[in-house]
Amino acid sequence: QADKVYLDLCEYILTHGTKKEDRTGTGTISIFGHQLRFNLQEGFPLLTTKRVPFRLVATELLWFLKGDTNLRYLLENNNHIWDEWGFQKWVESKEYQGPDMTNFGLRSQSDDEFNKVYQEQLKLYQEKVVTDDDFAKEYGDLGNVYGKQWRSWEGADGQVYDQIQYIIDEIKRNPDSRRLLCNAWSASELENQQLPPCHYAFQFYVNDGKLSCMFNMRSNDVFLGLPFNIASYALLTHLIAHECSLDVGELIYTGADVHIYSNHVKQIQTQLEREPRVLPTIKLNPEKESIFEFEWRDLELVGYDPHPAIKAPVAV
Ligand code: DHF
Ligand code: TMP
Repeated sequence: QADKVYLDLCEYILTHGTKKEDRTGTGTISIFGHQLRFNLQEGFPLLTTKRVPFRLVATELLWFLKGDTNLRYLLENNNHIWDEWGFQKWVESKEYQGPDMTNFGLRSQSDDEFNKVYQEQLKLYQEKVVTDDDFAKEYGDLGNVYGKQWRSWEGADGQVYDQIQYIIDEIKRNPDSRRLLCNAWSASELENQQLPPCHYAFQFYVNDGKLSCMFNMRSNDVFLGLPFNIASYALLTHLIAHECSLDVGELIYTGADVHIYSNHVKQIQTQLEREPRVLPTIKLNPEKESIFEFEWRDLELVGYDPHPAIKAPVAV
């Protein structure tokens, strides 16, 4: 059961984790190295002990699969999970002339006056990304992040490689392959990424007509990031299995620095008190074959009946 596996990890971190400072200045409780396994035959692993906004998970994955790295697509789909990282690029640029936004992530949490000003600036930024092509090109782009690395990896030979297409072709041709792998970590491009990939590699495995997936995370925010990451890779596995006429097998998560931010502890304790419910299932439009043709309306989540959402600030 997905919720149990997840909540056991939360409890483990709270009891065995150690205090660790981090880049964002928030502070975490952290462990190093952990694996979780989800049987995708038992249902779609979208947590039920808090509402996880599936629409946001799905539109983010479709954005990756389009090879897109610009916030415009997400904003047009009313998805704001990446706004802060585009906004950061804007306010740190020479062209930005507005009020001082240094450390806006932390300051907006503790200073109401500042938060007002920040929300105004963020709104202006969002509007400009949607309406101004030149601005969007420059400041709406998060750099060579997931979409770019997945679909148009630039090789040392100057050629561009589509790692997702390679995986699909290889699964169809040679399902026993041990090279069904996509890598998003590029040593030469860390400078031009707003956030170096957190989920940096994943690999597929075919056995007994079933497609399994393992994904690796160098760094993982257990309360906000992980529920999305699990659902996202579960959805990717369903999509690729669909195109390759396979059933789904297991989803395996491997995390390195797996942490709970200090300002998420209360929220997690609330969630730990809740009883898991039956998992939903997912239905994919049978008329679509190629995973690159899928749109948000081709995905149907059936029977999702979660406990209420739990709010928490994201560390920038
Ligand atoms: N930074 C940090 N510190 N943690 C992250 O999880 C994270 N994730 C990123 C980018 N940078 C990050 C991309 N994914 C949310 C979920 C996933 C995500 C970014 C943000 C999030 O805030 N989820 C809220 C709902 C947000 C909404 O409704 O707009 C949640 O309660 O799940
Ligand atoms: P870092 O680059 O200093 O590791 O910070 C990245 C933070 O974002 C870290 O808390 C992990 C979190 N994160 C996730 O948990 N899942 C994600 O998908 C992304 C993009 C980030």
